Amino acid sequence: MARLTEMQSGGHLGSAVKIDLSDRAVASLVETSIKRHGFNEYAATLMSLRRILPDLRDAQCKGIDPEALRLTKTSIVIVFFNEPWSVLVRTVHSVLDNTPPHLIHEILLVDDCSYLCKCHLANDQSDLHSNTFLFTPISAHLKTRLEEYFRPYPAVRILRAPERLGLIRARVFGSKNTTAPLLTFLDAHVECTKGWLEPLLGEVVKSDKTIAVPLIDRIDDNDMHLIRNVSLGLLGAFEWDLNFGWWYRSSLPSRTQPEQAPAEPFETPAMAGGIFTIARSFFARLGWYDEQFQVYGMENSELSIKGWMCGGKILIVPCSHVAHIRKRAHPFIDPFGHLNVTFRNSVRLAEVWMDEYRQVVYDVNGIPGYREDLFGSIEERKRVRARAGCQPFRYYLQRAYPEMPSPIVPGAFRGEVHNAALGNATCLTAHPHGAPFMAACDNRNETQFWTHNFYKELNSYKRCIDVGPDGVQVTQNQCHRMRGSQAWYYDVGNEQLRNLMSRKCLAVDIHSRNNSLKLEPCADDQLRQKWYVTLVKYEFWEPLQ
Ligand SMILES: [Mn+2]
Repeated sequence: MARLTEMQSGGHLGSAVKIDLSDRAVASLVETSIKRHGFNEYAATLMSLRRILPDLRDAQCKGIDPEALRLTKTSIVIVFFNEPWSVLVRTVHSVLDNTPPHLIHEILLVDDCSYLCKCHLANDQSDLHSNTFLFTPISAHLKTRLEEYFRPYPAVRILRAPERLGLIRARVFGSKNTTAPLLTFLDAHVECTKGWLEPLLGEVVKSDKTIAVPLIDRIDDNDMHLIRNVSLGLLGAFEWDLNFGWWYRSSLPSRTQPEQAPAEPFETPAMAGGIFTIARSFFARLGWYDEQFQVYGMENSELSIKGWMCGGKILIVPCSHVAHIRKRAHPFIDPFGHLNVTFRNSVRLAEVWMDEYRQVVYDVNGIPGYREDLFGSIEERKRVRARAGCQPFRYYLQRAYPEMPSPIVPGAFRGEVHNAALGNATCLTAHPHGAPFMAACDNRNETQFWTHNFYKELNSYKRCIDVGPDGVQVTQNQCHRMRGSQAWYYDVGNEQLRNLMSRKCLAVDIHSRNNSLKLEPCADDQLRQKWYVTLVKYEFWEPLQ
């Protein structure tokens, strides 16, 4: 076993925790902790709960007098769910150690029903790693021990959710249970650095419709070292699946202003979602989050879009640095099926906020439109939008995000897909878990509804036609948006559907008993390779730049 004294300096000033993996007992503990938590919790535990990170601010930031900003207090809301002790407690200490106390109304820790043992999960979550964790305590430390630990810190309050709410609703629950005029949200596995809060509050005090986001530095999920300066060159955005991602500012010509000071806040079309300051009144006017969103995902896109549409803006504030452990997996959350959750959430978001542009989102998801039985009622959310007095979605694109790529793809189509060899009474049909096939049309707009869309997919309800392992058979898989073998080209002239990777054409296998499909070399004169579709055009789309 390694000597503990050697370990204790690990992590100081953002250095790495050194672990002797040649010790097999240690290596196995590391492996277990990564499996269980999605990052190296063993390494995190070896660091000081009050480790100090370097001051990451640009020199210009240090010249700003926080007293002159006339800052108001904020509540700091931190939602956690089965979070390991060391990262949660370190998050809170990093706030206490790097924030003037008079700016903190309270630090509210919201426990989203962390559970005491894995036994709850064992039956219905069969894809969890194994049964080895059965009946092992997971989060006992988050109950009495957490309360006792923070008792000497009156600024810290713990709030328990009455039932599992999911991150999104738990944040709203926390917000409504605290009273400060400003709300600041943190993930439960971050480390705030010197001067992190004042510039965020400063921007929101300047305009109560600004959502202020820090620069997010990265803590390596394996050895806990600080990776600096990863985000100054980035801004947040999405494409038509509304899934948040980072883009280089330098790749967006209108965003590059070489004369801009490194301390100057800059606009971003979207925010990552975990760490930001917002005025309580503005958040309330925007209807908080859509509380029918499940678990997490898309709430950040929703808030970004409506924040801009309803008179606000989103600023990345480079003088504020918060370091964050980006977990490589979310073992407690992924069993909910992240893809399906974001599917539902993105459709709700599109229906409420995106006006005519919502059709692009439906096509990207392979659905004909919004359906209350699948996606839940949105009446209340539409009332929220009407009350808030917001601009149309077009304004969001013009003002906040003119770089949104054109959704137009040549040969895009929507609806039934017929084959020339079989006629218009026979439809391309999705199999619930196997390969697509041809069957009598049923007019139900379900398994026979297809879109060929922005991602070049052949998509039916988020399952995409893909090339089978032998390169001849076709299969249907979860759409991955990465194009590759799921990318197709519809040649309007000769009505062929060509797979872009294999360069082969989709054909009905007329020798098969059940009219299955296959890929074959393209040949212009083969009826079985000709597909009749209904082309779509986005008449509303105009180039913005
Ligand atoms: Mn996080």
